[in-house]
Amino acid sequence: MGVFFSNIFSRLLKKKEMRLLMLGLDAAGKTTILYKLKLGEVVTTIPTIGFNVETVEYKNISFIVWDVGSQHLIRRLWRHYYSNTKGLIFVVDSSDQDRIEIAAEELNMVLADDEMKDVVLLVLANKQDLPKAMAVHELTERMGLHALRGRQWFVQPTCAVQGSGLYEGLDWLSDQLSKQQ
Ligand code: G3D
Ligand code: MG
Repeated sequence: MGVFFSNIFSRLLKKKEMRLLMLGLDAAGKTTILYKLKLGEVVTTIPTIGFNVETVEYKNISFIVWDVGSQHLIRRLWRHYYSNTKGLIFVVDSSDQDRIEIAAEELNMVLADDEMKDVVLLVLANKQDLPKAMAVHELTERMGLHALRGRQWFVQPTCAVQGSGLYEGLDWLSDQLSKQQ
């Protein structure tokens, strides 16, 4: 798996430092994805109480991961990580019908930040293996993604535990980013 992802990211390695955020509600599958990518050591830091951040450095690319939702008091601290972000990977548990609108709200809140204005958005519709998983079209609709304006976005169905769809999703992201200056 690691070798495939190295190939994808090789296009981005000519660039300067590149920051990718991976966000989503808790239990969406972010940590699973991070380990599945096998890009390097996952470092967990708690810069301030209750704000748990995982990072992986892969050459000039940093992946920065945290849970959104239920952290309203420390939301302003997130901005510290927004600067220089080129891509946002938003992971959704496609089987979590109850929290899909909450996930959408959180996503919109992050995207509303000025620093995130030009960020490319990859939504991973994760847990597609589960029987109640929403298909891409339903998830797209319920998250209101068609209302996004002036932003490149794409929804990729994935199953993080099997690793399926991750390559395709990151390939799209890498392709978009390599077209940018
Ligand atoms: P998070 O980091 O976004 O909070 P995790 O989420 O990566 O910790 O995943 C939460 C739980 O969902 C884990 O189960 C994990 O194995 C499971 N999971 C992640 N991706 C998938 C998937 O594609 N399909 C299924 N069926 N499960 C998935 P546990 O049991 O360890 O809590
Ligand atoms: Mg996690």
